[in-house]
Amino acid sequence: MKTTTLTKIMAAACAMTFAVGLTACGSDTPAPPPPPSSDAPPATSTGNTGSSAMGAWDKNGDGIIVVGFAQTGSESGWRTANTQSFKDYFIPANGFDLKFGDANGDDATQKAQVRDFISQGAEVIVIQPLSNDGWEPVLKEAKDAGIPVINSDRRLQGLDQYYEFFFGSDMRGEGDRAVAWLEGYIAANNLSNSDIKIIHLQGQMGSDAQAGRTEGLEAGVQKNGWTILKQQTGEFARDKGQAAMAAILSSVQPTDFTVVWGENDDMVYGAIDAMTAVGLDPKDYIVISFDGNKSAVQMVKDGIIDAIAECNPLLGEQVGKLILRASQGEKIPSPTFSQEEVIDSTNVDAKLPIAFGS
Ligand code: GZL
Repeated sequence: MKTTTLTKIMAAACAMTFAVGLTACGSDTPAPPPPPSSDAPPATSTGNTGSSAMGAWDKNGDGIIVVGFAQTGSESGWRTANTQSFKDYFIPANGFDLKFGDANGDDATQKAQVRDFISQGAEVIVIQPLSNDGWEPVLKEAKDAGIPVINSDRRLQGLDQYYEFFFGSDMRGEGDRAVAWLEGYIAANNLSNSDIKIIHLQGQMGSDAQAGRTEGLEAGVQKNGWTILKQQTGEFARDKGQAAMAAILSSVQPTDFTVVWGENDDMVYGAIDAMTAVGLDPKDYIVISFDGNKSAVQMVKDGIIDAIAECNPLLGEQVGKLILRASQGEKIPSPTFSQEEVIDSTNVDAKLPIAFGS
Protein backbone atom coordinates (compact mmCIF):
# COMPACT_ATOMS: atom_id res chain seq x y z
CA MET A 1 0.00 0.00 0.00
CA LYS A 2 2.81 2.40 0.72
CA THR A 3 3.88 4.45 -2.31
CA THR A 4 7.24 5.74 -3.52
CA THR A 5 8.88 8.43 -1.46
CA LEU A 6 8.11 11.02 -4.13
CA THR A 7 4.43 10.13 -4.18
CA LYS A 8 4.34 10.16 -0.37
CA ILE A 9 5.73 13.68 -0.33
CA MET A 10 3.16 14.74 -2.93
CA ALA A 11 0.48 12.99 -0.88
CA ALA A 12 1.54 14.62 2.32
CA ALA A 13 1.78 18.03 0.68
CA CYS A 14 -1.74 17.60 -0.65
CA ALA A 15 -2.91 16.34 2.75
CA MET A 16 -1.24 19.20 4.59
CA THR A 17 -2.92 21.75 2.34
CA PHE A 18 -6.20 20.01 2.92
CA ALA A 19 -5.68 19.72 6.67
CA VAL A 20 -4.37 23.26 7.18
CA GLY A 21 -7.27 24.56 5.09
CA LEU A 22 -9.72 22.77 7.36
CA THR A 23 -8.06 24.03 10.52
CA ALA A 24 -7.62 27.59 9.29
CA CYS A 25 -10.95 28.11 7.58
CA GLY A 26 -13.44 25.78 9.13
CA SER A 27 -12.17 25.67 12.67
CA ASP A 28 -14.37 27.03 15.44
CA THR A 29 -11.39 26.67 17.72
CA PRO A 30 -10.97 29.94 19.60
CA ALA A 31 -7.42 31.24 19.59
CA PRO A 32 -5.72 31.34 23.00
CA PRO A 33 -6.36 34.65 24.78
CA PRO A 34 -3.74 37.27 23.92
CA PRO A 35 -0.79 37.12 26.34
CA PRO A 36 -0.84 39.89 28.99
CA SER A 37 1.47 42.80 28.30
CA SER A 38 3.82 41.22 30.83
CA ASP A 39 3.79 37.75 32.34
CA ALA A 40 4.17 39.07 35.85
CA PRO A 41 0.89 39.43 37.77
CA PRO A 42 -0.42 42.97 37.22
CA ALA A 43 0.28 45.42 40.06
CA THR A 44 -2.36 45.84 42.75
CA SER A 45 -3.22 49.18 41.12
CA THR A 46 -5.30 47.15 38.67
CA GLY A 47 -7.86 47.12 41.43
CA ASN A 48 -7.67 43.43 42.08
CA THR A 49 -9.76 42.45 45.03
CA GLY A 50 -7.29 39.79 46.12
CA SER A 51 -5.55 39.70 49.42
CA SER A 52 -2.11 40.04 47.76
CA ALA A 53 -0.42 40.90 44.47
CA MET A 54 -1.34 37.33 43.47
CA GLY A 55 -4.99 38.29 43.44
CA ALA A 56 -8.19 36.91 44.94
CA TRP A 57 -7.17 33.27 44.66
CA ASP A 58 -4.29 33.80 47.10
CA LYS A 59 -6.84 33.67 49.88
CA ASN A 60 -4.46 33.85 52.84
CA GLY A 61 -2.50 36.69 51.25
CA ASP A 62 0.92 35.07 51.65
CA GLY A 63 1.88 35.72 48.01
CA ILE A 64 1.66 32.02 47.11
CA ILE A 65 -1.31 30.23 45.50
CA VAL A 66 -1.57 26.64 46.76
CA VAL A 67 -2.64 24.50 43.78
CA GLY A 68 -3.89 20.90 44.04
CA PHE A 69 -3.05 19.16 40.77
CA ALA A 70 -5.06 15.99 39.99
CA GLN A 71 -3.03 14.10 37.37
CA THR A 72 -4.14 10.85 35.66
CA GLY A 73 -0.99 8.81 36.22
CA SER A 74 2.07 8.01 34.12
CA GLU A 75 0.63 5.94 31.26
CA SER A 76 2.50 7.54 28.36
CA GLY A 77 5.34 9.69 27.16
CA TRP A 78 2.81 12.48 26.73
CA ARG A 79 1.88 12.25 30.40
CA THR A 80 5.50 12.35 31.54
CA ALA A 81 6.14 15.56 29.59
CA ASN A 82 2.84 17.01 30.77
CA THR A 83 3.57 16.35 34.46
CA GLN A 84 7.04 17.84 34.16
CA SER A 85 5.65 21.00 32.54
CA PHE A 86 3.46 21.57 35.62
CA LYS A 87 6.25 20.78 38.09
CA ASP A 88 8.57 23.14 36.20
CA TYR A 89 6.20 26.11 36.24
CA PHE A 90 4.20 25.79 39.46
CA ILE A 91 7.08 26.87 41.74
CA PRO A 92 7.32 29.52 44.47
CA ALA A 93 9.28 31.84 42.18
CA ASN A 94 6.17 31.98 39.99
CA GLY A 95 3.86 32.34 42.99
CA PHE A 96 2.74 28.73 43.37
CA ASP A 97 2.95 25.81 45.80
CA LEU A 98 2.03 22.63 43.86
CA LYS A 99 0.41 19.70 45.66
CA PHE A 100 0.70 16.80 43.22
CA GLY A 101 -1.88 13.99 43.09
CA ASP A 102 -1.00 10.94 40.94
CA ALA A 103 -4.16 8.84 40.41
CA ASN A 104 -2.09 6.00 38.94
CA GLY A 105 -4.78 5.34 36.36
CA ASP A 106 -7.60 4.86 38.89
CA ASP A 107 -10.79 6.96 38.69
CA ALA A 108 -11.77 6.56 42.37
CA THR A 109 -8.26 7.48 43.50
CA GLN A 110 -8.32 10.64 41.41
CA LYS A 111 -11.62 11.81 42.89
CA ALA A 112 -10.43 10.99 46.42
CA GLN A 113 -7.31 13.08 45.81
CA VAL A 114 -9.46 16.05 44.75
CA ARG A 115 -11.46 15.65 47.98
CA ASP A 116 -8.16 15.65 49.89
CA PHE A 117 -7.20 18.93 48.17
CA ILE A 118 -10.52 20.39 49.29
CA SER A 119 -10.12 19.25 52.91
CA GLN A 120 -6.48 20.40 53.01
CA GLY A 121 -7.42 23.94 51.92
CA ALA A 122 -6.01 24.13 48.39
CA GLU A 123 -6.66 27.59 46.99
CA VAL A 124 -7.05 26.35 43.38
CA ILE A 125 -7.56 22.82 42.01
CA VAL A 126 -6.43 21.76 38.51
CA ILE A 127 -8.09 18.58 37.20
CA GLN A 128 -6.83 16.50 34.25
CA PRO A 129 -9.52 13.79 34.38
CA LEU A 130 -8.92 10.15 33.60
CA SER A 131 -12.46 9.93 32.25
CA ASN A 132 -15.59 12.09 32.04
CA ASP A 133 -17.67 9.97 34.37
CA GLY A 134 -18.96 10.73 37.86
CA TRP A 135 -17.33 14.12 38.45
CA GLU A 136 -20.35 16.27 39.34
CA PRO A 137 -20.52 15.47 43.09
CA VAL A 138 -16.87 16.24 43.80
CA LEU A 139 -16.93 19.33 41.56
CA LYS A 140 -19.96 20.55 43.53
CA GLU A 141 -18.05 20.01 46.78
CA ALA A 142 -15.20 22.17 45.46
CA LYS A 143 -17.67 24.86 44.37
CA ASP A 144 -19.42 24.78 47.76
CA ALA A 145 -16.01 25.14 49.41
CA GLY A 146 -15.36 28.24 47.26
CA ILE A 147 -12.30 26.67 45.60
CA PRO A 148 -11.83 27.61 41.91
CA VAL A 149 -11.38 24.55 39.68
CA ILE A 150 -9.44 24.60 36.41
CA ASN A 151 -9.96 21.83 33.83
CA SER A 152 -6.99 21.13 31.58
CA ASP A 153 -5.87 18.43 29.11
CA ARG A 154 -9.07 16.34 28.82
CA ARG A 155 -12.24 18.38 28.87
CA LEU A 156 -15.04 17.61 31.38
CA GLN A 157 -17.82 17.91 28.83
CA GLY A 158 -21.09 19.37 30.07
CA LEU A 159 -19.73 20.38 33.47
CA ASP A 160 -18.54 23.88 32.50
CA GLN A 161 -20.56 25.44 35.34
CA TYR A 162 -18.22 23.84 37.86
CA TYR A 163 -14.88 25.10 36.54
CA GLU A 164 -13.38 28.50 35.78
CA PHE A 165 -12.00 27.58 32.34
CA PHE A 166 -10.74 24.69 30.18
CA PHE A 167 -7.31 24.85 28.57
CA GLY A 168 -6.08 21.93 26.50
CA SER A 169 -6.53 20.16 23.22
CA ASP A 170 -9.52 20.09 20.94
CA MET A 171 -9.64 16.30 20.71
CA ARG A 172 -12.37 16.18 18.09
CA GLY A 173 -10.32 18.70 16.10
CA GLU A 174 -7.35 16.36 16.30
CA GLY A 175 -9.48 13.51 14.95
CA ASP A 176 -10.82 15.72 12.15
CA ARG A 177 -7.30 16.84 11.21
CA ALA A 178 -6.12 13.22 11.01
CA VAL A 179 -9.11 12.35 8.81
CA ALA A 180 -8.39 15.34 6.55
CA TRP A 181 -4.77 14.20 6.26
CA LEU A 182 -5.90 10.68 5.22
CA GLU A 183 -8.35 12.12 2.68
CA GLY A 184 -5.45 14.08 1.16
CA TYR A 185 -3.25 10.99 1.10
CA ILE A 186 -5.96 8.96 -0.67
CA ALA A 187 -6.47 11.68 -3.28
CA ALA A 188 -2.75 12.16 -3.96
CA ASN A 189 -2.13 8.42 -4.31
CA ASN A 190 -5.15 7.76 -6.51
CA LEU A 191 -6.42 5.32 -3.90
CA SER A 192 -10.03 4.43 -3.48
CA ASN A 193 -12.01 4.87 -0.29
CA SER A 194 -12.75 1.17 -0.53
CA ASP A 195 -9.00 0.57 -0.06
CA ILE A 196 -9.19 2.05 3.44
CA LYS A 197 -9.58 -0.75 5.99
CA ILE A 198 -8.61 0.41 9.47
CA ILE A 199 -7.32 -1.26 12.61
CA HIS A 200 -8.34 1.25 15.28
CA LEU A 201 -6.55 1.28 18.65
CA GLN A 202 -8.53 3.45 21.05
CA GLY A 203 -7.22 5.25 24.12
CA GLN A 204 -8.60 5.19 27.68
CA MET A 205 -12.31 4.55 27.08
CA GLY A 206 -14.52 7.41 28.23
CA SER A 207 -11.70 9.95 28.25
CA ASP A 208 -12.19 13.14 26.25
CA ALA A 209 -9.06 12.28 24.23
CA GLN A 210 -10.40 8.88 23.18
CA ALA A 211 -13.95 10.14 22.60
CA GLY A 212 -12.93 13.10 20.43
CA ARG A 213 -10.42 11.17 18.33
CA THR A 214 -12.83 8.27 17.83
CA GLU A 215 -15.68 10.63 16.92
CA GLY A 216 -13.43 12.28 14.33
CA LEU A 217 -12.51 8.94 12.78
CA GLU A 218 -16.06 7.59 12.79
CA ALA A 219 -17.31 10.78 11.12
CA GLY A 220 -14.61 10.31 8.45
CA VAL A 221 -15.61 6.67 7.99
CA GLN A 222 -19.26 7.69 7.60
CA LYS A 223 -18.40 10.49 5.14
CA ASN A 224 -15.98 8.51 2.96
CA GLY A 225 -17.26 4.94 3.16
CA TRP A 226 -14.06 3.66 4.84
CA THR A 227 -14.09 0.46 6.88
CA ILE A 228 -13.08 -0.01 10.51
CA LEU A 229 -12.00 -3.64 10.45
CA LYS A 230 -11.18 -3.95 14.17
CA GLN A 231 -11.56 -1.54 17.09
CA GLN A 232 -9.99 -2.21 20.48
CA THR A 233 -8.66 -0.15 23.38
CA GLY A 234 -5.02 -0.12 24.39
CA GLU A 235 -5.70 2.44 27.15
CA PHE A 236 -2.96 4.78 25.82
CA ALA A 237 -0.29 2.32 27.02
CA ARG A 238 2.43 0.62 24.91
CA ASP A 239 2.06 -2.84 26.43
CA LYS A 240 -1.72 -2.84 26.12
CA GLY A 241 -1.48 -1.48 22.59
CA GLN A 242 0.87 -4.32 21.66
CA ALA A 243 -1.38 -6.93 23.26
CA ALA A 244 -4.45 -5.53 21.49
CA MET A 245 -2.67 -5.49 18.12
CA ALA A 246 -1.25 -9.00 18.60
CA ALA A 247 -4.76 -10.32 19.32
CA ILE A 248 -6.12 -8.55 16.23
CA LEU A 249 -3.29 -9.83 14.00
CA SER A 250 -4.07 -13.40 15.08
CA SER A 251 -7.58 -12.98 13.67
CA VAL A 252 -6.98 -11.19 10.35
CA GLN A 253 -4.84 -11.64 7.25
CA PRO A 254 -2.07 -9.08 6.49
CA THR A 255 -3.97 -8.00 3.40
CA ASP A 256 -7.23 -7.52 5.31
CA PHE A 257 -6.19 -4.06 6.53
CA THR A 258 -4.33 -1.06 5.09
CA VAL A 259 -4.38 1.52 7.90
CA VAL A 260 -3.33 1.48 11.57
CA TRP A 261 -4.98 4.36 13.49
CA GLY A 262 -3.57 4.54 17.03
CA GLU A 263 -4.91 7.20 19.38
CA ASN A 264 -1.48 7.88 20.88
CA ASP A 265 2.19 7.23 20.09
CA ASP A 266 2.68 4.70 22.88
CA MET A 267 -0.01 2.37 21.52
CA VAL A 268 1.38 2.81 17.99
CA TYR A 269 4.84 1.78 19.25
CA GLY A 270 3.15 -1.32 20.70
CA ALA A 271 1.26 -1.98 17.48
CA ILE A 272 4.50 -1.76 15.48
CA ASP A 273 6.15 -4.20 17.93
CA ALA A 274 3.26 -6.63 17.35
CA MET A 275 3.44 -6.22 13.56
CA THR A 276 7.18 -6.82 13.33
CA ALA A 277 6.82 -9.82 15.67
CA VAL A 278 4.77 -11.55 12.97
CA GLY A 279 6.91 -10.39 10.07
CA LEU A 280 4.85 -7.41 8.93
CA ASP A 281 6.62 -4.19 7.87
CA PRO A 282 4.74 -1.08 9.14
CA LYS A 283 6.09 0.76 6.08
CA ASP A 284 3.68 -1.34 4.01
CA TYR A 285 0.74 0.27 5.81
CA ILE A 286 -0.61 3.78 6.43
CA VAL A 287 0.17 4.46 10.11
CA ILE A 288 -1.53 7.38 11.85
CA SER A 289 -0.82 8.40 15.44
CA PHE A 290 -1.56 11.18 17.96
CA ASP A 291 0.67 13.19 20.33
CA GLY A 292 4.12 13.81 18.76
CA ASN A 293 6.75 12.35 21.11
CA LYS A 294 10.28 12.69 19.75
CA SER A 295 10.59 8.94 18.97
CA ALA A 296 7.33 9.00 17.02
CA VAL A 297 8.35 12.10 15.09
CA GLN A 298 11.63 10.33 14.24
CA MET A 299 9.50 7.45 12.90
CA VAL A 300 7.75 9.95 10.61
CA LYS A 301 11.21 11.00 9.39
CA ASP A 302 12.06 7.31 8.84
CA GLY A 303 8.83 6.65 6.93
CA ILE A 304 7.43 4.24 9.54
CA ILE A 305 4.63 6.51 10.80
CA ASP A 306 2.89 8.55 8.10
CA ALA A 307 1.14 11.21 10.15
CA ILE A 308 0.86 12.34 13.77
CA ALA A 309 -1.98 14.60 14.86
CA GLU A 310 -0.16 16.83 17.34
CA CYS A 311 -1.30 16.92 20.95
CA ASN A 312 0.66 19.41 23.02
CA PRO A 313 1.52 18.16 26.55
CA LEU A 314 3.41 21.26 27.62
CA LEU A 315 0.41 22.87 29.31
CA GLY A 316 1.95 23.81 32.67
CA GLU A 317 3.19 27.31 31.92
CA GLN A 318 0.11 28.25 29.90
CA VAL A 319 -2.28 27.03 32.61
CA GLY A 320 -0.20 28.75 35.30
CA LYS A 321 -0.27 32.10 33.51
CA LEU A 322 -4.02 31.83 32.90
CA ILE A 323 -4.55 31.11 36.63
CA LEU A 324 -2.57 34.24 37.53
CA ARG A 325 -4.67 36.31 35.14
CA ALA A 326 -7.94 34.82 36.41
CA SER A 327 -6.85 35.44 40.01
CA GLN A 328 -6.58 39.12 39.10
CA GLY A 329 -10.20 39.06 37.98
CA GLU A 330 -9.74 38.46 34.21
CA LYS A 331 -12.42 36.31 32.57
CA ILE A 332 -10.57 33.59 30.62
CA PRO A 333 -12.40 32.41 27.47
CA SER A 334 -13.44 28.76 27.88
CA PRO A 335 -12.67 26.47 26.18
CA THR A 336 -9.26 27.77 25.09
CA PHE A 337 -7.53 25.21 22.89
CA SER A 338 -3.86 24.56 22.17
CA GLN A 339 -2.87 25.36 18.59
CA GLU A 340 -1.99 22.03 16.91
CA GLU A 341 -1.44 20.61 13.42
CA VAL A 342 -0.47 17.35 11.69
CA ILE A 343 3.17 16.23 11.54
CA ASP A 344 4.16 14.39 8.36
CA SER A 345 7.01 14.21 5.85
CA THR A 346 6.40 17.79 4.70
CA ASN A 347 7.10 19.43 8.08
CA VAL A 348 8.93 16.75 10.09
CA ASP A 349 12.35 18.44 9.71
CA ALA A 350 10.99 21.53 11.45
CA LYS A 351 9.12 19.54 14.09
CA LEU A 352 11.80 16.97 15.05
CA PRO A 353 14.21 19.40 16.80
CA ILE A 354 11.41 20.75 19.02
CA ALA A 355 9.51 17.52 19.65
CA PHE A 356 8.76 16.82 23.31
CA GLY A 357 9.80 13.85 25.42
CA SER A 358 11.98 11.00 24.25
C1 GZL B 1 -4.32 14.06 25.47
C2 GZL B 1 -3.95 13.19 26.64
C3 GZL B 1 -3.75 11.78 26.22
C4 GZL B 1 -2.57 11.61 25.27
C5 GZL B 1 -2.08 10.27 25.71
O1 GZL B 1 -4.53 15.36 25.94
O2 GZL B 1 -4.99 13.20 27.61
O3 GZL B 1 -3.48 11.01 27.38
O4 GZL B 1 -2.90 11.66 23.92
C6 GZL B 1 -2.18 10.42 27.20
O5 GZL B 1 -0.79 9.96 25.30
O6 GZL B 1 -2.06 9.21 27.83
